Amino acid sequence: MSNIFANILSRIYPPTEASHITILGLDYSGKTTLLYLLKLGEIVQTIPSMGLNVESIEVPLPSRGNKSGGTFKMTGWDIGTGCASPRQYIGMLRNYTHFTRAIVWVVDSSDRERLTESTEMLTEVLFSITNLGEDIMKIPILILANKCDKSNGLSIDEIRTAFTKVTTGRLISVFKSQATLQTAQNPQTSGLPQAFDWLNTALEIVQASEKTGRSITAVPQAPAGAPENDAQRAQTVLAHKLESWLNRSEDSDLSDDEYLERFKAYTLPEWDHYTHIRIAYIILTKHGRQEGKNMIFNGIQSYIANSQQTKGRTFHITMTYFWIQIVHLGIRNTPPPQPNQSNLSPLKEFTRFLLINPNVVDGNLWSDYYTKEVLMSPKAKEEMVLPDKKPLPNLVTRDAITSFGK
Ligand SMILES: Nc1nc2c(ncn2[C@@H]2O[C@H](COP(=O)(O)OP(=O)(O)OP(=O)(O)O)[C@@H](O)[C@H]2O)c(=O)[nH]1
Ligand SMILES: [Mg+2]
Repeated sequence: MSNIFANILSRIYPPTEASHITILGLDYSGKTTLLYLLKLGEIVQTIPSMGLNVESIEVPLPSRGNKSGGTFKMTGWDIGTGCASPRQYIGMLRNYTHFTRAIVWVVDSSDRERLTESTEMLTEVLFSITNLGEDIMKIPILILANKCDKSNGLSIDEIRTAFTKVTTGRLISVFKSQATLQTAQNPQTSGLPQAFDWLNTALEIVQASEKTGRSITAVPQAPAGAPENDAQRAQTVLAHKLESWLNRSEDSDLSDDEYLERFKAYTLPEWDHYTHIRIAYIILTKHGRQEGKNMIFNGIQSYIANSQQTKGRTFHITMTYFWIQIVHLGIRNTPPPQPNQSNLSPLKEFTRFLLINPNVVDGNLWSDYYTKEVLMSPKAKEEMVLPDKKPLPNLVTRDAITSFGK
């Protein structure tokens, strides 16, 4: 865990009585749907998450009845798998899970075929975090057998058995969960209050063991296929890049206005991927997508034509359009700042944007949507060409939340 991450995480969500809980699992398992069912009591329309969804949540605990304080307070971090390849994803988790008190591992119980993939992924995730020498064994794991409304799904016992090897010696439990319109109307039937009741008790056990200094767990095991050197490197590339961007953004003494002035004067400190993202971020937050899009197109074209820094570069319409779309969605996906409850200095807005949307640091993100032949073709340089692999995203889950007026 880098110092920059520790510093930023504690400034974005200053330590409070709310527990930092990381919600993980394979893509499509239902992580984001569950997060917003807990937050809003509604089923929101999701898309595969590109960045992170972070929400402050209070779950009523059945065992505490209606007593005051009878809720589990948490900051839920739903880390979308769409922000990176599985290996890069695991590499990034090391940083994001640093303050986590527990992991909620979501399994699509209607997808029997991917159960092994899910256990393997959890093994890798736990091993990767353990590598840091942190006391991961003290982190309870709540496994949610989600989508239990679907017929012929996996039973709790099947899921528990499949995860036994991964979870031996840890505080772990498996609960059924269901995030559907029906359970939104009657939250008790979602399985979530019961599951978080267990998690609350598990965290109390951890706390008690910390006080007495007594160990509650066994030794972690390496995953069956321990990562090769190349794969290990791939895991950390994006994580390191993100760290260096966060450093750069925190160290930058140029305000947004100064940065924009230097863009217009062709005197930016550097001309690289970071520069493009920061420029797009500043213009889109100030002017919105409609007006901002043209300002970015004209500005970049003019910079390339007039600056010494951009020798040999040519303007690429489709690539520029692609990044405008990704940054625009990232801005909409970034929740408003939390009231700062600590004495730490507030985080720069661009730093917060990067932390919530780590996918933007990946300069090859376009290859999820376009083949090289299409994106690097002369036609794509001169006019906007649609992706040939999958459509560009045009929605973020946060839009649905705004539409609930919350
Ligand atoms: N029937 C049923 N569908 C569910 C349930 N939970 C989630 N879904 C659906 O499963 C799909 C995927 O849900 P998401 O919440 O986007 O999944 P995710 O794990 O966040 O996926 P990534 O962001 O790609 O990692 C959506 O169509 C949800 O409506 C459930 O309990 N029952
Ligand atoms: Mg998601």
